Amino acid sequence: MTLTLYGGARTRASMPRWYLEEKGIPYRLVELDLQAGEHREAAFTAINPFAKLPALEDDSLEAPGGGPLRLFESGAILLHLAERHGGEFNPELVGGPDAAAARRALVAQWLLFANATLAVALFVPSNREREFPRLMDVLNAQLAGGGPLVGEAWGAADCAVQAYLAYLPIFLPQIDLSPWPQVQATIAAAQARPAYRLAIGPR
Ligand SMILES: N[C@@H](CCC(=O)N[C@@H](CS)C(=O)NCC(=O)O)C(=O)O
Repeated sequence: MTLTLYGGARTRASMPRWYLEEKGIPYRLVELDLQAGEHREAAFTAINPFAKLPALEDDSLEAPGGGPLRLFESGAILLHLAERHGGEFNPELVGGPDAAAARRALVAQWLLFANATLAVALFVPSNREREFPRLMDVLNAQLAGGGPLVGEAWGAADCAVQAYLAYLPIFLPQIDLSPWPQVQATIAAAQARPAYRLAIGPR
């Protein structure tokens, strides 16, 4: 079985890479040079026709049309990794099929929140003023105590939300996070994790 992650410097591939490192799941990393336009070459658009990173190839599963499973979108990749390789929704480990279904639904919720709501509030300037403080107020409360967002162990939901929060001091250093101490603590805790440092790097 081979998992191949297609990534590149300073791309969202760092999110699934962080998850793979954190969970000790073996993978092969293929790094593309965006500046050189490698992501637009036919060899990669055969994997992601939208020519965006990250993408994942998982040869442990056959795609409906044949060939290995190929996925794009960091959220879809994280959900697949959590389910197939991270054991996050294994009924035998989490208390039965209903408990597994509930966890899967909640992880999907947080992945969609991170990619569709949080990312837009952070990186679309016209949304930032209106949305950002409101989201931070709620996240600050949700993150109180420092535990995982879903279940008992750090997982895909934490990976996506924490990765976006940790982008804040990197890409928006002008934003004062002191009104949200739990968000600040979450960023510091993520940055201290060895797998985060390997995948995203010390900042
Ligand atoms: N929503 C997508 C966004 C993918 C995306 O925009 N990737 C950027 C790098 S972070 C990219 O490949 N850009 C190259 C391009 O658009 O040409 C995801 O989360 O995977």
